[in-house]
Amino acid sequence: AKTIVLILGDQLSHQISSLKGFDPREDLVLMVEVADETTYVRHHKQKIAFILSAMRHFADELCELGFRVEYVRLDDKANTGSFTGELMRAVARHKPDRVVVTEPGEWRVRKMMDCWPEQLELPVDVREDDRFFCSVGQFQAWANGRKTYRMEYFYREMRRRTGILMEGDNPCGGQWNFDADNRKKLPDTFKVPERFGSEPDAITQEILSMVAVRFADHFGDLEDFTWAVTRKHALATLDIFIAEALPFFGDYQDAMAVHEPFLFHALLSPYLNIGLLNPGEVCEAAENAFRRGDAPINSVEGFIRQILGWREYVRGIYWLKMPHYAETNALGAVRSLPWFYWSGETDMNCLATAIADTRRNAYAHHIQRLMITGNFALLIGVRPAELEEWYLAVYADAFDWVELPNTHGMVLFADGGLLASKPYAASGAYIDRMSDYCGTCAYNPKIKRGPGACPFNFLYWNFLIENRSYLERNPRMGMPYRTLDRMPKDRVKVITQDAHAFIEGL
Ligand code: FAD
Ligand code: DLZ
Ligand code: SF4
Repeated sequence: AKTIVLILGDQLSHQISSLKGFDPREDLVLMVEVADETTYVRHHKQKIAFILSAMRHFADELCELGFRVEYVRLDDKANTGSFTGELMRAVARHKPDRVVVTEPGEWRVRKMMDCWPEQLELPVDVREDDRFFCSVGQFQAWANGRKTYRMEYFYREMRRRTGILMEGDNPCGGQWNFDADNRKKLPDTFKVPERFGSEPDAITQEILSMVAVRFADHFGDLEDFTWAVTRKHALATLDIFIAEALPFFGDYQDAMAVHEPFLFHALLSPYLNIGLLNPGEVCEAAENAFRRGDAPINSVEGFIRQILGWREYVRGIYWLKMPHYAETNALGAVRSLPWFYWSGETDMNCLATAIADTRRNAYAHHIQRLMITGNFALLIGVRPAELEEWYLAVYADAFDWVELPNTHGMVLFADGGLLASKPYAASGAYIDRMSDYCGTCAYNPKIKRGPGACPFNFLYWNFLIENRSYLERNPRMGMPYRTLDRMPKDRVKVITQDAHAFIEGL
């Protein structure tokens, strides 16, 4: 049967399930750059350029391999601007017998796809996305009948199931988790490896020029664009990460530093998420480094846990709980996102740095996302949907299935503790311990209230006070509430006043 295979911008894998059984004599690959996808949130300019350039490179690769590819560009005069519109046009042109597509990463697009058989008056074969260790069905089976869905238990199950980093039935190194070793601050003189960027080629240059004009009003700079846009370059990035950064990944996993936006992180999430790399080969490369003796267990286990554990787990939660998941708001947070998340204009150095890094690189590492921009939004009670839109827009790796559970669950506790057993709320002392941000800040993390006090300090206690009725029942929150209850009444009053004045001033 004559088939149109639609490949979406985050499905750029030669092994993608939609291409299985492709018949080069009759079938056709369709790829489309569409306005709806470039604007459903106001994506960072680098994110748009990265995806469109990777799409064009991927289409060229398929052509070289002998696939017939039809590619619709954003500036094509006849472009209707949506997946559905472009598919309808292609169906009218080619009169296929059916459409094949791999399931999308977003609920929004899934709903769109569900309407296609009727709109196209054709059979639409929506195939499972098998680029994950754990299928949606397997996750549902794991979750079935459990009262809580802790990541740690899911992860151990995945280690057993895949045999990754296992010695028979036991975890390598004798422990499942080496987090206790992974909380070091970066020493002043420690040398961080140079980042391994890819120079934009002619295709990328053309897209960068187009994006600079067409998306001029979107957040983000294009100057430092060095993302790989082909599998070949993504693999080279993986090799350099394994050799140069992985050995220290564990020790400094939670560290932050003003002049080091990347530290020892992999910068591989954009490639994993659009399909240039697959999670299996990335975990294998890390495990091999451990088995060769080139990287210690705390680094390799910590790294593999992020991919085999967290990444699979949040995807599982997303498809288990959507669409209802996005609507919960356990703490009743309703404040607006402060404007400085877009402008970067704040005298809180930790936030200014994380936002400036984000603007320049379409990247911030996990601890910046969780403990700086995330923590602050949690403490002031930002409405979940507003913060989610920000995270979905500003990072090159941002896709709903992974961004939403991280923001909604891990950062904001909006799911009431489905993902995290307690909110990741922290005061200035935590940030000072893990970073060098405070040394050059207008505020002082040691001052708790009054002039010069670090806002994270009074906001932290105010957060506990505002959410008492909800959080007090949480056994893991007992300690901070006992500390709060021992505080003199007048001190509590000043904290509350400071916090309210600060929030109103935002
Ligand atoms: P490393 O620190 O080197 O980790 C290695 C890999 O592990 C990453 O490439 C990523 O694939 C995976 N990983 C690590 N942490 C997580 C996690 N919590 N959830 C899922 N996968 C993880 N990650 C995204 O890929 N897309 C997002 O849209 C996204 N949004 C986030 C929003 C918030 C509020 C937070 C707190 C985290 C978010 N993350 C997201 C997770 C994490 O911050 C990024 O995956 C990571 O920073 C990517 O950089 P890296 O490749 O250098 O990661
Ligand atoms: C994110 C994105 C952007 C910016 N542009 C396109 C595009 O023009 N064409 C396309 O096929 N995909 C794009 N994407 C990725 C899609 O948004 C993604 O495939 C869906 O959200 C499903 O996860
Ligand atoms: Fe951030 Fe407070 Fe440190 Fe300033 S003093 S960098 S606001 S934690």
